[in-house]
Amino acid sequence: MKKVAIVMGSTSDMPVMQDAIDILKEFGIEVDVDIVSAHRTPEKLFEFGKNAHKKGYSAIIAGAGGAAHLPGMVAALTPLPVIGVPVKSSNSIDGWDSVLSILQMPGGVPVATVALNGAKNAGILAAQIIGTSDTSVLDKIIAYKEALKTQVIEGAKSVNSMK
Ligand code: RP5
Repeated sequence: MKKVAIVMGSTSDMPVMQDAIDILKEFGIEVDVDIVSAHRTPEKLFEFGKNAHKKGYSAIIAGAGGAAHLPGMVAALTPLPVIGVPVKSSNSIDGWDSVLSILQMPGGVPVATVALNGAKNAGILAAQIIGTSDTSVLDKIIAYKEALKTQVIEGAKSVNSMK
């Protein structure tokens, strides 16, 4: 079974990152979760980044706020795809600092950056990566998207019935 690593810079990121854990569980995908701080535990970051590809992960989701160096540094160290989640944290000015720190990577070292606090989409993207080679996960993603469509159609019906 393929799995996803979810790392974040602080326990304070957990309320945001929980959305990635929840959606991956909904798709039946195993996750390993850890706190890895680029600034406070740089040795742990290096150890994680250098060895993640030996542990059966298909993707890494990395979330951080403020001067958010974790996703980019993990991407520098691993051959695996890295999905970055900018977190609006206590040390963020307005969230743009986290977004730009994760988004503006140099050529050769991509981080697939989702929206501010967009951990749910990070989880879905990781599932979609797994779905390219796992038909049971692919089928769950197809069903998930169908359910989204149904919700919108039903919502439109109820809005129309209210007028
Ligand atoms: C970042 O600093 C973490 O990812 C977190 O978003 C932010 C604040 O961390 P704490 O001071 O709450 O531990 O490195």
